[in-house]
Amino acid sequence: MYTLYSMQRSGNSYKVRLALARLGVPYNLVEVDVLKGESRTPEFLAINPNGQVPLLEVAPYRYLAESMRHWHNQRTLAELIAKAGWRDVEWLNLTFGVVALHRATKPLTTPVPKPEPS
Ligand SMILES: N[C@@H](CCC(=O)N[C@@H](CS)C(=O)NCC(=O)O)C(=O)O
Repeated sequence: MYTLYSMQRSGNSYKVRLALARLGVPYNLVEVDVLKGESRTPEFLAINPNGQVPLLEVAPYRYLAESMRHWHNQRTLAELIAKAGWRDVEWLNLTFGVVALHRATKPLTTPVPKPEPS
């Protein structure tokens, strides 16, 4: 299960909580109070040298540390998804486009076996 390091009052953390909620993705929540310096402890800096929240642990010792700075805009991301072989790419803007969820379908590449005649 994912673990989200987040601060309740952080807008960047809110975007990630909103996206996870809309996707129905369960996660553990770790509250990090950046105003008390909790994102600048040696333990936190070891997992996110930026010393910021949100931080999403997606697998043991694998973290996503940016909620938006390095991401493409919606249209460019949709084009990249389509280039990767997905069809019917569309997106839903949340919070006036600050958060967006993309959805697409991918055809099966291996034929579905026909059922054995009985
Ligand atoms: N580029 C980051 C920015 C994250 C960010 O600015 N987080 C703030 C809280 S909203 C923070 O952790 N500030 C504490 C600090 O910089 O020490 C993102 O988009 O997620």
